[in-house]
Amino acid sequence: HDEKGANGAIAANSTAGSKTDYSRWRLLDENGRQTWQYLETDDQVEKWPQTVADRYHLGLPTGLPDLPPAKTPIQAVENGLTFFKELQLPSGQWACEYGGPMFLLPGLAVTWYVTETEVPEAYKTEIKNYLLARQNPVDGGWGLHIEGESSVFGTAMNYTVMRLLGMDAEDPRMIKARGTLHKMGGATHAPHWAKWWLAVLGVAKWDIVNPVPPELWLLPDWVPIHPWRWWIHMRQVYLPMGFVYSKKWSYKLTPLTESLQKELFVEEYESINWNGHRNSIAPQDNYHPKTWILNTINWILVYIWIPFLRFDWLIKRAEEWAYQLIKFEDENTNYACLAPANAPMNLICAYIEEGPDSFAVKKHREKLADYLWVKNEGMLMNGTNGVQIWDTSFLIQAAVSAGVQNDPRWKPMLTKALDFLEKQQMVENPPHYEVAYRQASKGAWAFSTREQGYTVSDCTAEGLKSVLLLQSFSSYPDLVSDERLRWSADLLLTMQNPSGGCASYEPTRGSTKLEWLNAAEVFDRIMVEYDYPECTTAVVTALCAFRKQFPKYRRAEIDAFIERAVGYIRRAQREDGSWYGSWGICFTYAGMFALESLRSVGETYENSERVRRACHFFVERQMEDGGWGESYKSCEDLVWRNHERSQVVQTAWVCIGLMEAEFPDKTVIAKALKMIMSRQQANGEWLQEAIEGVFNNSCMISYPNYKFIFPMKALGMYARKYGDETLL
Ligand code: LAN
Repeated sequence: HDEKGANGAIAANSTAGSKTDYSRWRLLDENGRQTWQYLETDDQVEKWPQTVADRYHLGLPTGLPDLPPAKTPIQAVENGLTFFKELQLPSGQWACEYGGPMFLLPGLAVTWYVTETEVPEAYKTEIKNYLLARQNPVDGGWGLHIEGESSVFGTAMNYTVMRLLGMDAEDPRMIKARGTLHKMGGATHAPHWAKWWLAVLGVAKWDIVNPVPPELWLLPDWVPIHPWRWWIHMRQVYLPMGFVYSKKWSYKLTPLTESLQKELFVEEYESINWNGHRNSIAPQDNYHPKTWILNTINWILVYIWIPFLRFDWLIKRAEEWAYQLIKFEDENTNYACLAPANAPMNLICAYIEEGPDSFAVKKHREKLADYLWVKNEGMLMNGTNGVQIWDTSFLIQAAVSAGVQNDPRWKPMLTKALDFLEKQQMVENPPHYEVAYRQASKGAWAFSTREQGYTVSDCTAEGLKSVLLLQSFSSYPDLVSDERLRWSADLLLTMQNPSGGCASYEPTRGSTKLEWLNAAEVFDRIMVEYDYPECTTAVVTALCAFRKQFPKYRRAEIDAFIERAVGYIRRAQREDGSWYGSWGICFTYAGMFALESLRSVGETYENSERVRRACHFFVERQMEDGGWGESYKSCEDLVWRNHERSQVVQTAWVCIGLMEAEFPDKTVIAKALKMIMSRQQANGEWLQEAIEGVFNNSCMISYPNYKFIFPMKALGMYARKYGDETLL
């Protein structure tokens, strides 16, 4: 089948150009910190053999044997675990690719260039290979994410990456990309972030960048638009962006950037009206058009504030405080930073402020490697410094759902996973805590690692649930003490919004009206935290599990929390029975969670009209082959969009939801699971299908481990509920 976005690289592209020697790549796992190493000497290669996991991720043959074909769900789980066990890393976690967004590598490549960072040849080669493999075969452009249509953001920026890493402008693939870029209006029609990056690179003039005044950080905290109230990702990007914007810092002109000044624009470079193009934006990029309010504010900033009222003392204070906050972020995360959007920006700030040889610049350069990933198509940038804690928690839950935790084949693997979660739990608040506007983290789990250190509501909840689950069996050691489990529950109790729902990193701090100031154009729902059925459910189910084990601890508060949270879930349901998903695609993902929440307070198909409506929403959409398939367009359009083909991950989500709901007709579920089993390979693995995850409605992101975890969970649940009967 011809799915773009699945693992299959575009053959014509990926065979061209040079390649590194794939037998030299190794994934290094240092207590969960994961980096790819390219071994230059034969001696190193000999001393450090490639593992099955290395080979799997690199797309090399793993040599894993064919297994006896599974006839029952538990046999399929066992085959799956036999394969997946081989991918566990020494620290106990399952690293994997976390690509999808196509706007991250450009930030990194520009940063390397303007900070004159030495980049290993192997990196350069494989980044180019990746971008060639992901170039749109029809028009030669790139999109916002790997499955998206070409946009100015994707095309202008990834074209720039190719050039910065040594690609020839006259290569036919570059000519094609340039043609597409020019057809869309050229880089003058790029969104705000791209304009900012091109100004830093010295390829665009700062006048084309809508204002990012760092003085907003000087406002008193009570002001409703103060950045501390914004969603953490927006404020942590706005911070370094504002610092550099204020300095109007650009890299010196080089022959290469001078050439880019000609290549990226349609107009003659000298004749471009920079200020006049501040608001130019191609339709492909304009997912969230700027409001007239924001346009008015920008007008005032450009024509009144900046020329007449932005006094030197104010600029100085704003820049100093912004840089202080940047330092806090660096020190809180040991220079890993929140995400690959702000990490390169913070490096540029440190470079400007502290100089090329400073400690901060050195640390940043090192830590950027944590974001890079190598696969068959080349090297890409992950959406975070990994998925370590999140996927490890889910794998534990899947194994326990199947009831295999005491099987000697899986117990060592699960004990190691438990040990990993123990080591990754945060036991303190961030070093710079309230002063840096951070949420507490004592007792929390992050999405990736403890070092990154950002509390996430559902990551904490899934971590807590997994530890409680395994430690409830006498065959597992009590690695996480009762006290630390209580810290975790304490923390979760602080994460609820007045609505009853839970957001992602913090309770919501600002009004949704702040979305009127969303300047990014390419994303929606980014300015503040929102309530999410996914995050809320994770916390509800974690607190239920906690309450079972600690029935007396803060009982009244926990009961009230759950009641209010489920109230939010009920209100968030749409007329047609569905829930919109914000972090997985899309209604299949959120529906699974919401049904779990309802189940936790005893609402099932039999006694709840609401649950029946949700089940029918799914049953009506079951495909001929028994599966479900939802396109990423659901996320963009906010209504269900069918995928051409059923997807194992989404099918598993729906099955889990239906089983939580006690849906009475088991044949519907059996048919779906048969489809999932039929897609399992002889060695126990499932193959990559369409992209699974999303953020900010418009950008998709891959969760490759989901194709193992959720099918195994669904199969396991089925066997425990209906018996391990033959399903063929
Ligand atoms: C993630 C990844 C995990 C995800 C879940 C835990 C699944 C979710 O339930 C809560 C939100 C969270 C933690 C999340 C938030 C936004 C992230 C960090 C990402 C989708 C991964 C990449 C994305 C980040 C914003 C990418 C950088 C881009 C910007 C627009 C700043």
